[in-house]
Amino acid sequence: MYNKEDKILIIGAGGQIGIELTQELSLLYGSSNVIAADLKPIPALSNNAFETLDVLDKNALLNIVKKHDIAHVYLLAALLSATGEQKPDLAWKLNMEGLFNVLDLAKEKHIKRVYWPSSIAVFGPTTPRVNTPQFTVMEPTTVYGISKQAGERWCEWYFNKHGVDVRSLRYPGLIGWKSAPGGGTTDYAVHIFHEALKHKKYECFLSENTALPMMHMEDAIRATIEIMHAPSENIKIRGSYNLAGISFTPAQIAAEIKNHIPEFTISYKPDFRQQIADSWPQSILEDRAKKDWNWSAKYNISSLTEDMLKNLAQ
Ligand code: NAD
Ligand code: AKB
Repeated sequence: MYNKEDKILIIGAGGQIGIELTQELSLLYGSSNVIAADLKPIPALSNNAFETLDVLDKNALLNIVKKHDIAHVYLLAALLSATGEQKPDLAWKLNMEGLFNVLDLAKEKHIKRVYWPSSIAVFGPTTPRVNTPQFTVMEPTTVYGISKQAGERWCEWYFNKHGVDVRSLRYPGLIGWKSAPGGGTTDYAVHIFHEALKHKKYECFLSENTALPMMHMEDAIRATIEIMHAPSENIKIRGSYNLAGISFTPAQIAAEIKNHIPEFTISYKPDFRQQIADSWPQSILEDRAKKDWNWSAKYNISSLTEDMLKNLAQ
């Protein structure tokens, strides 16, 4: 359920998710209706109109929204978990003020709908780590996780107090072949495929038995578009929905890769990201996304591995 005439603005369009989401939305709405915005131009999105934008500049954002008559904003600009620990002040400022700037535009009726992603980083060491439910203890220990948890609460507040139609997913680590990851703890699960094809070996920055939820980018993009197109009354959670993805360890994904590249070897040299990974769930329940807007993922660990290797090899 969507109006093909609606104009869309993607902020942070040059990032890992932004490139693929812009391409996919352009297929549905037409590339002239999907505007890409980021700090600098994005060669991969040369078919779309581009606006240079720092999301912290609220006036510049408002001008772009008015100029293009934007209906829906997808806000992807953020610092992720690993970079966020290295630049905590910037992470907090960007992740929170960027969100307020967009939510305020919706509150002031300049835009109709907002998408803002949350993350499994909202959970912490006191959260049940296996089959983590939608509603549970949440005491995140990273600046990134704290900003996502606070962001979820603010989204819900803007919906309750001002009727802002904001929708959100708690993505697991995302794995795709079209774009590079940007400073997260789950980035190893993308790097490993590139290194397997290039060098037939990989040194992992997480230990071999660190299980984390991950998801194929194609599933994540589909979930994003499905929640944005779902009837408003189906969206019962205005904080953010759990998505389960596929839970695996570095050793398990390495074993899958070995099925295709028998010479592949993996070694382990955990760094500061290990502590972040250890504070996150190992597996997640997504019953509410299934029930409320009919979500169902397509990929499992074998089909994800096959798809990544096949496409990266080309
Ligand atoms: P990314 O780091 O790859 O991309 C972020 C983009 O935002 C970059 O292109 C960057 O140039 C841009 N940006 C940074 N500061 C900006 C500013 N001030 N103004 C405008 N643009 C700015 O991130 P991503 O992996 O694509 O993630 C997008 C969103 O999804 C983030 O909110 C992230 O927390 C969330 N998320 C991602 C994952 C994942 O695995 N990729 C998982 C969970 C949640
Ligand atoms: C990260 O590792 O920071 C992201 C995420 C799971 O939010 N990929």
